[in-house]
Amino acid sequence: MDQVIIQQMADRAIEHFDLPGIVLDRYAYGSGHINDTYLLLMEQQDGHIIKYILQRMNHDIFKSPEQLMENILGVTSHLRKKIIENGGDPERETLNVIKTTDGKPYYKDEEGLYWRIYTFIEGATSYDKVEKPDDFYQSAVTFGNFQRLLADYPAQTLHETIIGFHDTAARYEVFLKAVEEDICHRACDVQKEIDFVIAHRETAHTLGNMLAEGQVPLRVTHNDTKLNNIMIDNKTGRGICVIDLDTVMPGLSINDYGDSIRFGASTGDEDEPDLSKVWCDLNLFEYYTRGFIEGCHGSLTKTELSMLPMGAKVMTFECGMRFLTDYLQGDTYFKIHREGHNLDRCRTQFKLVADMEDKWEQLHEIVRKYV
Ligand code: ADP
Ligand code: GN1
Ligand code: MG
Repeated sequence: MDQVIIQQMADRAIEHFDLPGIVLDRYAYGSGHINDTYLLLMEQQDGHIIKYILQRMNHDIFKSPEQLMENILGVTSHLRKKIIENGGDPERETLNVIKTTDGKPYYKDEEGLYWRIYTFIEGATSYDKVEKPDDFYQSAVTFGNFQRLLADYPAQTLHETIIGFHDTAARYEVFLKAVEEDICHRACDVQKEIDFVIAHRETAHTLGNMLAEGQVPLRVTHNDTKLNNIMIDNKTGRGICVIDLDTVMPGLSINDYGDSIRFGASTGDEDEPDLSKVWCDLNLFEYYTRGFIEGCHGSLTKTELSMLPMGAKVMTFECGMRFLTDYLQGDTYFKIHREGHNLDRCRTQFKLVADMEDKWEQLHEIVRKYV
């Protein structure tokens, strides 16, 4: 659908939410690859302005926005209770969903688009890149804490918002099919990347096999632990809130750790075209490892701890494979902003996987320091 039309739909959707004041402005916000996010400014009678986050949920990817919002309401009310018990501020330390005028957590418009609104977390920033190592450490503590606070959440009540989201072996099969079908005739240009995936097919099975054999536990996890899914307080520099809860589902703590390393411990951006700038930074790896282990506060098993480097490798491999699959399928999943964007993203991930393999023993040594 045309962006201008979507924006008109956004303006109409706002009217269906129970919000005080009148709309002053609304503009595209953030750098997520999945939802359409807007900052919404509402002017109050006395002239002061209240901010909100308005999102169009990606209904192609999240097949059941109703179930997704049920998960989010469940998880955020659980967090809210614990934050209050711990003397924290529930307005800033968890997402807060604004209901529609008829009491629903989302609005479905006449075109079938799904909209939701969150209160805006003031005085905090979500970083697209590690500017200070301490921010990365803070994000680790915050993701670790998040997992700990949800350890007693009834996992069986959570809907699987994307089936097999981190089933790397299943994603490998989807990749093979995309290569075989090659609908955009792009496979011949990316043979090197295809060979890289095939050479790593064992990696795709490692964690799934361990789960099936009961070697690692299923926990309530976030599953999309990029640095920009954490809000860091501008004054104190502390991680305060985990956002982007669409993929909270039963999963592996090793994957939550690994996805953060994939994004934040790289010396380059996720889409950096110049691969000479992309490495796995051991210093950043150490900052995150220390923070995550502290944040989980003794809840990780010995096996989980020993598999943390594997989590980093598997999540980076999986993400690279997903970018490559999307490139082969015609860029229909991740938002792209230039030609070859998904291919650039895929290449940074594979460069990181190779670098992690070169530094394998050092990664394990760092983890052992904090166990
Ligand atoms: P996506 O799934 O597309 O990544 P997110 O839910 O992560 O969408 O939102 C995109 C960006 O919007 C975030 O990275 C963050 O900068 C900002 N954001 C989201 N929710 C809030 C909030 N409640 N308060 C302040 N900023 C937010
Ligand atoms: C997507 O929504 P966002 O931008 O936080 C994706 C993640 C990928 C990430 C790669 C639901 O995350 O799985 O790791 O892009 N989210 C979904 O940057 O697919
Ligand atoms: Mg996000």
